[in-house]
Amino acid sequence: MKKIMLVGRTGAGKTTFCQAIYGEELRYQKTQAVEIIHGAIDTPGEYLENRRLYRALIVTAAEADLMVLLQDCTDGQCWFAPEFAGMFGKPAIGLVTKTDLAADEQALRAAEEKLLLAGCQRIFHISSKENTGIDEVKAYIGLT
Ligand SMILES: Nc1nc2c(ncn2[C@@H]2O[C@H](COP(=O)(O)OP(=O)(O)O)[C@@H](O)[C@H]2O)c(=O)[nH]1
Ligand SMILES: [Mg+2]
Repeated sequence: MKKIMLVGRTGAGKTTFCQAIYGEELRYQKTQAVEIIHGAIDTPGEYLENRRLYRALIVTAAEADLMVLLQDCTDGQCWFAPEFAGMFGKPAIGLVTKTDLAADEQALRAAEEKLLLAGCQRIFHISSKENTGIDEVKAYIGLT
């Protein structure tokens, strides 16, 4: 199994995704610091929202095999600079999250585009709430 590290703004769905892939009950919990959830590295959104904290992300990424960038499809803003993923020198995949709340197909495409620009090699569309797309990501990271 690949060791993953989740990066995305506050509320993107990182912690909920972690709970979903490990079959935990979904419950809201604010991530205040880097947390290891069954081997996955969950990070606070502030690390992405505040450029001065990029260094903390890079240091933490040393432990990871695969970067996982998350973009909420209901969020028009993008916090990933072009080629953001390249900063880590690791493979990266992108998750378009909360697809159950997508206004339309265009919202999904726009989120996907942000992740591709950020340098993600592969994109998955997921809803942790409805458990869609989760098995595909689990298979990709070798978690069965
Ligand atoms: N409708 C819906 N809500 C979600 C989904 N994933 C997360 N959320 C909600 O979005 C909010 C932020 O999620 P959280 O995982 O804490 O985001 P984080 O800050 O990136 O860790 C919470 O209220 C979650 O219940 C999803 O797939 N669908
Ligand atoms: Mg969190």
